[in-house]
Amino acid sequence: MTVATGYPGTPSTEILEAASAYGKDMYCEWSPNEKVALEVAAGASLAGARAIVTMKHVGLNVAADPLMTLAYIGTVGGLVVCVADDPGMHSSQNEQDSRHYARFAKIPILEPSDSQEAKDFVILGLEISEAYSTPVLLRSTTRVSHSSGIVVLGERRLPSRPVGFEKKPERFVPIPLWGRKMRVALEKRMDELSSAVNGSKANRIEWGDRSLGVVTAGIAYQYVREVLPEASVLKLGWSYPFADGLVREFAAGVKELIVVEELDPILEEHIRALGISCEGRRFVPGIGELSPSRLASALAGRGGSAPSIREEEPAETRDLPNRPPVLCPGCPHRGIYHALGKFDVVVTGDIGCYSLGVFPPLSRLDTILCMGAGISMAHGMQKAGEPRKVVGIVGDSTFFHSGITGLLDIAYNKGASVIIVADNRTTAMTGHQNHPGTGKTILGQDTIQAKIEDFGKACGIKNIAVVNPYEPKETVETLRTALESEEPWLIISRGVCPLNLRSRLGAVRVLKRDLCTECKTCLKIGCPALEMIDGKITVNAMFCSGCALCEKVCPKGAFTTVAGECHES
Ligand SMILES: Cc1ncc(C[n+]2csc(CCOP(=O)(O)OP(=O)(O)O)c2C)c(N)n1
Repeated sequence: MTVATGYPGTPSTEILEAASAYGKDMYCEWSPNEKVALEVAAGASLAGARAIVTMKHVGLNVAADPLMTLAYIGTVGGLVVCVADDPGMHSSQNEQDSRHYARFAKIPILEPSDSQEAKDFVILGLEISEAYSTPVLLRSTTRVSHSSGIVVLGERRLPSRPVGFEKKPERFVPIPLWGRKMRVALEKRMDELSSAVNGSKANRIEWGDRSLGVVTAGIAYQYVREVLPEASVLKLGWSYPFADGLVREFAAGVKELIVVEELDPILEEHIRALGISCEGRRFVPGIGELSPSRLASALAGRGGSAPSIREEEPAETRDLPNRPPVLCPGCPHRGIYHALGKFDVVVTGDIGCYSLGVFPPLSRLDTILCMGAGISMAHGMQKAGEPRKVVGIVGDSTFFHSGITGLLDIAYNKGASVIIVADNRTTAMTGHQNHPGTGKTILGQDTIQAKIEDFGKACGIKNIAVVNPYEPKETVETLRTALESEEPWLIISRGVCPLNLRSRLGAVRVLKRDLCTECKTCLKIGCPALEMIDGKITVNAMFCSGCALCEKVCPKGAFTTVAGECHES
């Protein structure tokens, strides 16, 4: 049996979704968060099974606690942690470089440069993991994760090791007595891995023009090959522990050495520490995603002589209009933000589709930190003496990920904030994955439906209300009661994500031109189906999901569904 676990997060989500196609002979699960996902995989590994676990870069922060000590304990069945970084922050709240975790935890890291390597390195990672009894990081980045290429599949080899946990406390229990021994063994293992990395098939020197040598890894390799087709290249697929022998051999064979890596100058600093002179960060940007054109400009600006640089700015990325993200038509989050807009409160938000409540015209979200922080930060602000009432808002998947402990803190430490769970019955932002509240597993099997209300009650919250966010009056009144209370409240704003429902919520709305006074109250809900055309409010029937929120907020009763009315789209 092999185990695959994870928690969704762009650009890692598709890995587990694709793995679940093999769900018949491989156990797959969306775990409630990344820490749990890694712990489940660790349990599987110690029982002798092979395991992979997937997450985005910030997810690795959540899983960092088990990762650090799993490096001490080591693995039995191969264990590969697939982590996907997001240089350029296409869909993330920060741009951290996960390669630091390999060094931090003292474990190997593999960096595929294309789809074929992404597959091959899983196998290599499992082999390294089993040979050296270590978890292995497999780091992808957005450009590798979100590209496709021809992949040659090998023959499927099932693990021969029987599953069965072998009791060995001195091996698996890092109490100080045994943990100190593991600490020493960890360094010994690093020495062995350092020797192995130089001869690994994942690392190779491509000799070309020896006037310039480039050390590179991951997707940056592709940019180097495109921009400097003639240069000599040391391509590192297994980039930590550092391949010192290979680096020395390569450096000795070229006149000038540069390092091209995305984000932090990790390789560059290490190569310098070896006493080898090289350059990189002086001209290769360390912020944002690299691209062939960015690299070409960087190289052009570095001075010195490079073998011919090819520079082409792809036309399709030039002159694109900015399109700020908006809540979809019919999104239930719109209703709760509309209601929140009636009150002078501070709103500590969180990460999910409901983060979009920060944009005008809703403008009803004031902070974002990390998953779960929407709840705990509300408590902190309130305890610090913030004079306004503080409202924390999180999504349902976020609540199960890391919101429950924050809620427990509020109840335990006598908080007074109002917590809203925007429950759209799915993990919408990352593409509608199931979670413990949806009643389905990753394979679509029926399972328990964890109830947010029950968690609130179990945490000790006495005031719990469920509102329908498409009913503005009811929602505003419940919020008012909660905000006037001196006790903590949990409000569950429940409305199914219409995109996940894959159908309209009701009949398309039309505008009675004679009743509309163009007061623009309806525009304040920020629905993309409401447009201003030639100074007149118009319903775009293609977009309208029939949620009727516009009809309910219109003071003139100008929206209707009467057949025959023109919807002017
Ligand atoms: C630690 C961490 N893991 C994963 C993610 C990726 N991610 C962003 S929002 C989100 C969950 C969104 O689901 P939910 O809270 O239900 O809100 P919705 O998008 O459905 O409104 C996830 C998994 C992240 N940002 N941080």
